[in-house]
Amino acid sequence: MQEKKISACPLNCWDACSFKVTVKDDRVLKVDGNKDHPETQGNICSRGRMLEARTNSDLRITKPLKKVADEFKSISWGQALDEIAEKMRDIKKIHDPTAVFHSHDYSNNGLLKNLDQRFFNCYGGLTEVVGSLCWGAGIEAQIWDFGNSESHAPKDLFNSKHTVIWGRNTASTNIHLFSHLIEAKKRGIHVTVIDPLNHKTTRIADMYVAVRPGMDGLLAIGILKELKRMNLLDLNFIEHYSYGFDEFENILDEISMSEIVASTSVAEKTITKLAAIYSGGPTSTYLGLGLQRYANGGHTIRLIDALVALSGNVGIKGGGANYANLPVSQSFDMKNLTLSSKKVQKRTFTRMNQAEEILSNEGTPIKMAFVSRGNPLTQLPDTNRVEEAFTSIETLVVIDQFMTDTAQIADYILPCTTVFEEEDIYHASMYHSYVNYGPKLVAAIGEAKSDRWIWTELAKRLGFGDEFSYSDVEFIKMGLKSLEKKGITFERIKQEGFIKLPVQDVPWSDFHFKTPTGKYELTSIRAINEGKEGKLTFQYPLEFDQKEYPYHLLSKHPERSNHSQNYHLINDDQVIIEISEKIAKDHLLQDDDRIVVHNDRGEIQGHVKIMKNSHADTINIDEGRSKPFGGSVNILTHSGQSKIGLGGIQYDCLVNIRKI
Ligand SMILES: Nc1nc2c(c(=O)[nH]1)N[C@H]1C(S)=C(S)[C@@H](COP(=O)(O)OP(=O)(O)OC[C@H]3O[C@@H](n4cnc5c(=O)[nH]c(N)nc54)[C@H](O)[C@@H]3O)O[C@H]1N2
Ligand SMILES: Nc1nc2c(c(=O)[nH]1)N[C@H]1C(S)=C(S)[C@@H](COP(=O)(O)OP(=O)(O)OC[C@H]3O[C@@H](n4cnc5c(=O)[nH]c(N)nc54)[C@H](O)[C@@H]3O)O[C@H]1N2
Ligand code: SF4
Ligand SMILES: [Mo]
Repeated sequence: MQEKKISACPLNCWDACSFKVTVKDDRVLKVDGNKDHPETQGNICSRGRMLEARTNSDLRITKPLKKVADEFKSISWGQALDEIAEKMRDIKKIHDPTAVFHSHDYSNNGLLKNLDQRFFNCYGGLTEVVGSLCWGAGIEAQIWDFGNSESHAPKDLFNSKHTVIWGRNTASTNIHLFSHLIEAKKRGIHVTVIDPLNHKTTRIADMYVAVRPGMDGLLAIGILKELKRMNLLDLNFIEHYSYGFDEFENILDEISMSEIVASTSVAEKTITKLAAIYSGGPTSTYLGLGLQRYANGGHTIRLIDALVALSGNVGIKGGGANYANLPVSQSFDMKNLTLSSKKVQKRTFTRMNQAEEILSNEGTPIKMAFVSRGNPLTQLPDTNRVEEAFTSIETLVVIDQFMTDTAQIADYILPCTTVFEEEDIYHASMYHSYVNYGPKLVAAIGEAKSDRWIWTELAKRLGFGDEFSYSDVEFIKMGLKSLEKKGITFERIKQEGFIKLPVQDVPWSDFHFKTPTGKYELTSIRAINEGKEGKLTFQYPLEFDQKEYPYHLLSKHPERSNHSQNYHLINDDQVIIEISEKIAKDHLLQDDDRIVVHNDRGEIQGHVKIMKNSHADTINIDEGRSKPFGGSVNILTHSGQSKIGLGGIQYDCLVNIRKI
């Protein structure tokens, strides 16, 4: 019999959609949106629908694999787990737990996925990754400014007069915000998009500003200068609720408007219009994550935050510097779930620079690595070094559903289940504040097991099985402990399908900030207390104005794939290199011509597609492509880190091109 069951999208995405999934004879037939969900309202994207294919695909890995004489052989779970556990025991005896490295990202947002931390904490420690390829610079910036990174509830957009979409490609990455923008326009709300790339989101804008990559902070200074010139700064906010304005004001005076126009590629009259938009609020600002993947990314977010705050758009309905929504994940009882108190020894490598740290000979050598919920060979910057580093490790264990570039070089591959084959609850700390339920709908394909099962079986063999003697539901309840007193229980989430978490709809409405001074901090005391520069300044990106490499290379997220997850399912092997009209003209290029994009780190080949009206010196190659489909753009990107926060700087990347 065919049935429609509630489920949830597990993907790392702004929208955290609720699903209705059609199931028949223990098989998922179709994934649709759940019309009853207040935020996602039945509307889902192709990545969500493709989770059916990710579950049923013939390309799934269905048995544990071991590499023997350069070939993968299937082995039993018992053998795989016994051998891996034995290696872990030996490594701990000969070295210490930090000789084991866990490289992971966040490809699945299930609560139980955090049990990997519980496992390594019970093992006694490890070398773990810190920082973020995704949003690290901006998160730290907002913590310095506001004390946390908090967003307005999605529908608060309709209380705005103006909205500014600053570097967020909503049409493909945040589809519910995109739908709201279309509705907002109908209601007379003015939409501005600031982005070097003219993509689907910019096409619906009333005003489009093609800023030079990495220069948004300077643009924010320009707008603030205009507001100051016209006496339109919010003096009440400055006097009562901010700290450090006097110091910051000097910076507004030091940088000239002509310098700003020249460096940002934004005309002065556009800057004046933007000043009118910010003073004629409520104006909401939706920041993307791309614009902070630069060495100066934290500074960029801080300067835009300052613009939002000093123009009177913080703490009011229809306003906000909407970046992430951390109170969502902060609602869960992670300490309880991960047993962080058990960790004895640990060392940290940064996510972006893990390759160099593996290859360095300092301290305990890395003898074994686990990769789960991540595909470093495609997603980490500077691919060639990443491949060298992971290949150098004696034993590499990859837990995945498919044969990724990283799995290809593994010694063991442990096949894991997909969202519809396991029970969990899902949330994203990016946009709305609902947690969604995802039941186990079908039996796992082949011998695939959940990540939870794999950690449990290894824990038993390593002598701490007791800490894993809980069912999925018992573990979920552990993570919900902190929410129980607020009436949010597993039973309710399961029965209702989704529940709103206790997260404010309009953050900072009491103008009490979670900073050391309790004020909005233009000079960050938290930073100063950590021995860092707390003063708000403008900084240039790392790679800027180099004759040999005149073009900015961006690598935005692909529309039809969450990062590397779908290229093999849609069989997309055409690398598309989007170039501006000016670059096309200068190099006499036309659509479909083949070119090479190169810098000192590597090169990548593909087909030209000319972008109209984008920033003149900008190129884009979507990220996420694995080797069989043309190779990762990360061959070209830099493994450095942002000056504020531990953020990746993949967009801080200069290149040149040549025709083939
Ligand atoms: N389809 C799809 N959706 C996704 C994902 C996916 O892989 N595919 N991934 C999810 C994840 S993990 C994340 S982090 C989010 C990210 O969501 P977004 O932030 O919307 O997207 P990104 O691709 O990270 O960032 C690219 C955007 O930043 C702009 N940009 C780059 N540099 C600059 C700059 O200097 N200034 C300005 N103003 N703009 C700049 C790019 O032109 C592009 O519009 O998307 C989520 N949603
Ligand atoms: N150049 C460039 N690089 C980027 C970015 C960019 O914009 N440009 N974006 C960065 C960003 S924002 C992010 S978030 C990262 C994302 O980087 P990753 O999270 O590494 O990328 P994904 O391809 O989403 O997922 C990695 C793997 O997780 C597997 N997986 C899925 N579900 C599960 C599960 O339940 N358990 C286990 N064990 N595995 C699972 C998938 O099959 C996939 O192979 O990439 C970053 N890299
Ligand atoms: S990928 Fe994002 S938009 Fe698409 S279904 Fe999942 S949560 Fe919704
Ligand atoms: Mo991300």
